[in-house]
Amino acid sequence: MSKITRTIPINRVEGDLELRVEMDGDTVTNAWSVGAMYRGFENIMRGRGPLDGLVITPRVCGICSTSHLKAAAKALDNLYCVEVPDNALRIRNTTLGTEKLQNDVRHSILLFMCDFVNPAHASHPLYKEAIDRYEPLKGRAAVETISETSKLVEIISILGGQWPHSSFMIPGGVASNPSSGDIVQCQILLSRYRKWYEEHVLGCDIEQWADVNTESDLNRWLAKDPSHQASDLGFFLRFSELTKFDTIGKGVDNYLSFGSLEMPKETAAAGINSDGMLLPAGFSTPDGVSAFEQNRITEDIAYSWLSGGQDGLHPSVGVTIPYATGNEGDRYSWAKAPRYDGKPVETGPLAELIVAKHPLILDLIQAKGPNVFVRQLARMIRPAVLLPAIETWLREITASNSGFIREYEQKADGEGYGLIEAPRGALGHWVKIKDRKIASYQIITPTAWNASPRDAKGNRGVMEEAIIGTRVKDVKNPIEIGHIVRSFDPCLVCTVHAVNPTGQSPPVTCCSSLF
Ligand code: NFE
Repeated sequence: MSKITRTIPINRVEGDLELRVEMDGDTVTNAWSVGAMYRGFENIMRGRGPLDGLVITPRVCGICSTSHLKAAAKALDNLYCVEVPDNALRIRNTTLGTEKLQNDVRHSILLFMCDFVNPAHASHPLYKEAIDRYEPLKGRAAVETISETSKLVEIISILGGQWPHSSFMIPGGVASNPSSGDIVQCQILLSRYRKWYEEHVLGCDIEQWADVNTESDLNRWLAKDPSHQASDLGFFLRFSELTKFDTIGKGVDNYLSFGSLEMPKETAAAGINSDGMLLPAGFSTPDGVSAFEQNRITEDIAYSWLSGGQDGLHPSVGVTIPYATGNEGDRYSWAKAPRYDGKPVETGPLAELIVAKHPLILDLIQAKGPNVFVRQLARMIRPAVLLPAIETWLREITASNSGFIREYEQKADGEGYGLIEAPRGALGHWVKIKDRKIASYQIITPTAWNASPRDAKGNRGVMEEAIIGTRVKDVKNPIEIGHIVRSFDPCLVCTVHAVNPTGQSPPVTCCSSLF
């Protein structure tokens, strides 16, 4: 059969993403991930005062703005060599952790499980139940998720003034000094969210969930109690079994985590294999986990609509020069191709939990390798790790007198970097100042890792690799590709669009149509 190439704009991801796939009959034989919109925040930053990054970079995105603020503030902490006091770390962790809690459930219910109501699944025995739960803006779980996650992010508004796009993290700490009443309000919001997450999303107490450490434990847990089956996690497990999410979306089997949420010096919070972070930094390959070293990061632009730099530059010396003339040959994306040790790497909740050696996730990965099922499962259970730690930090704020800000010495010249784990994975900001002005600013987002184009050696990006070999039942409604792409929770920022029957792609904000 002859090969055909199709362009598939993907809606219900954050931002503008197109996939070009080559198909031989019903099988994807090649793939190109196209970041379809140029934004150029790096260039907006040049020539501005160093603190401007705290106001401008949170505007990179509406769903992970606290993450960009944290990376920007950490880059300046690093530049000015200032150590952040414990209470400031607790506020930073609480707010960034809250953003992750919000994102993990919003993505799972509103963006991933929403696909279960696609007509492609009409013959699935759980289809009717899927509609009752996940139909956009109507399904019970969909409506609850919108309301519960909106309430949750009030924590960021209380501690940081607003969500999204707040600027309360500053070099040396935070510009907030919450009253005990503020902290109590945050605790009430968090405990309400925990109750809802445990009852409706997870299906049991977080403490009980800690006993689920292997695939057999997971199967036993599901069979044990009707409340486990009735939860969104239980439904995901039941739906996945017949849909066989564990057979699609493999990816590259290399994982990167910058380390999630730095531990205050004095804290009772417990992480997994913690190394000063709640979840440790590291690079995982099939040979094991090695220490993360930021100088091993490079970016290629061989297939990007960018010019003026060489391939393989470290972001501290990277440049962003847009180049799209119509004669640019093989270039096909506004995204660069970040690589670690020269390799494409997956980042996100799955990577965080693999690097941390989370027993259940490791057991599943060892059995079947990476796939859509385990990638989405990691996102649904990550709140069980985050929630107790955030509760502890909130409790510790009022008992501690460590302060919220530390003085630092101004510098006219210097450079720094801030590396954090955003909801979608490894996020880095690299800043250089000269004469008290930003001379260079480079950002690598989690989605740049996952949805990158090919690199100079021709290696495909992670998502491109994950799609190859996928068999598609209906090429007019390639739901399998949708599941794989959405399992990475990509964010190319801000406009969601769909194709109309004429083949044009007008900007339509649409949550119910697929492609
Ligand atoms: Ni726009 Fe983000 C996260 C960052 S992008 S959502 O998480 O940084 O991958």
